[in-house]
Amino acid sequence: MTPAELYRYDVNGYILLKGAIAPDELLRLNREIDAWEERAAVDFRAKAEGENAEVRYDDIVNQEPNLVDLAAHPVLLPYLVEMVERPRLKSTWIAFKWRGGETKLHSNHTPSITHNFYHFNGQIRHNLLNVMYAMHDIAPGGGGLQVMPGTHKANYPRPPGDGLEDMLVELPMQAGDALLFSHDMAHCSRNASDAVRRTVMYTYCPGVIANSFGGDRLYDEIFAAAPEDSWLKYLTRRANGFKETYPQPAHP
Ligand SMILES: O=C(O)CCC(=O)C(=O)O
Repeated sequence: MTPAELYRYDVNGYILLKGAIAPDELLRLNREIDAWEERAAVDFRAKAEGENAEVRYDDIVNQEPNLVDLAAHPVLLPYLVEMVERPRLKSTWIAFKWRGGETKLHSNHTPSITHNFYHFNGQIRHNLLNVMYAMHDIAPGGGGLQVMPGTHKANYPRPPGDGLEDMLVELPMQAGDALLFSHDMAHCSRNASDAVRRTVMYTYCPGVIANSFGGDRLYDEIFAAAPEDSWLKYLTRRANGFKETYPQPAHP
């Protein structure tokens, strides 16, 4: 990361990487994802009146082999290495949001529980770093992430209820862009357009943190199939407290 990127990220809590996925790769991945969107459309139509107009499939890397390599995307690695201590893949999902589909405002951030805290002590350290890939363009109003820059470092808890909406900044994206953000920064989204928002998410935690979903063996198959000394193998290793279970490859 350049000093300017570090500064930008530390102050805002996010950074947008334009064109992270090359156009030919994006085309290939979207062909595979078309089948997921067809399935999602069926699930969407089956929803009851008033349900959230989003269909999301968790643990997508164990279901869609074509989305495994993005977990260790070379464009992402320098950011992960800089900002997450001994990083591990935590969770993945694919999401489709139709008009009205939303994610309510939330964050992990608490100014009072130190182990649950984005912090800076000469180096950025996350408990949870999210990477959202836009697989199609997300125009303004199209459900782009809305963020409250700087809230990952707020000293007061966010007050409940309304009254802070003016702090939200919407982040439109182009297909292939990657949005890296601290899960401590308050964020939400709402699709107010007729285009289906198509995104894939990968989250990363420090090696010391266990998976919150799926248990220790969650990525065993991907780990076994990954080449020796690869970042994919490292990122999908099992957690074991402060003990490393696979050596970290040389820096990207
Ligand atoms: O899909 C979205 O718009 C929001 C994702 C989100 O809230 C999260 O990654 O925690």
